[in-house]
Amino acid sequence: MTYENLIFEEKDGIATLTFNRPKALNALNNALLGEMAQLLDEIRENEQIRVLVLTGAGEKAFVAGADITELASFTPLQGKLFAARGQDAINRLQGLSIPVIAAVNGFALGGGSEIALAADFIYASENARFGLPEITLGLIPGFGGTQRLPRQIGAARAKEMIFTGKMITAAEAQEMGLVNRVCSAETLLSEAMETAGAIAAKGRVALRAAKESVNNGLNVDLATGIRFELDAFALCMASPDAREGTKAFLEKRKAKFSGGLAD
Ligand code: CO8
Repeated sequence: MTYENLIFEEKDGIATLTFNRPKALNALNNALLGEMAQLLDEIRENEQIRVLVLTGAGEKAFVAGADITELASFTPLQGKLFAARGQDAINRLQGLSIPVIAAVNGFALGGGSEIALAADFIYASENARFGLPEITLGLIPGFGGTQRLPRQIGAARAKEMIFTGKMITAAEAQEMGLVNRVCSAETLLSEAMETAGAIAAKGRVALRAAKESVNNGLNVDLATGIRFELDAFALCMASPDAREGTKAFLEKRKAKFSGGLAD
């Protein structure tokens, strides 16, 4: 499948999805969101892919939000369908069992921040800017921002960002725990790829179990989360990767994980 608004590349188990409408700062229109949902389905079904990296085409933006030209033409019902389409694509992103890194290279506004928030963690270039400016358009975030941002940085900080619509710098985002690492614009992608490579070398079953365990635990009480972790741990113990990982340690060599579900 070829995509008009996205670039998809895959090498050595690491997939890169690049939002590709640089003339509109990679703004999200209906066509792009449809392609995104389709591509994420392909990624989910592709067993070769171990890690996904997200980034934006051009030097200015990751994604500058929903396409305001398109948004301005919508009837209320069309607006609702558009918001549902965006939420669906972003839910699919968050639902991927593989780790996802957002490499935010410039503006990540509105829907752009909301996409980055659905990744497992964010690396940002020094010139990156995050914000939910919907309030300045007479709107509120509609792609999950009112829900994921407070979970990530706390309600008070999220409300300040949502009520003012102001952008924050990469350094401020790091200070708030929104961004894991700030990189120079030149090294952002290579640093994200290096981390992706380190993750891709780990066992697939354990990565999936770790991601599910953290994500499920965030939505339940501690005791329930810990019980989930127990089951996920037991699942890992039953995997060929756990046998290989422990054997390799004892034999003082690097583990070679197959990612297989059975011997
Ligand atoms: N939509 C459409 N076009 C855009 C967008 C956008 N979000 N952002 C930038 N562009 C276009 C500009 O119109 C401009 O096009 P042209 O060259 O044809 O005039 C081009 O990209 C370059 O942009 P600027 O000239 O404005 O570049 P600056 O460096 O001066 O400014 C900014 C960069 C600060 C990023 C500025 O472009 C800006 O403020 N953009 C809008 C950001 C914004 O408000 N985003 C939030 C959108 S709303 C949203 O995301 C809601 C999600 C939930 C929706 C729920 C559905 C109902």
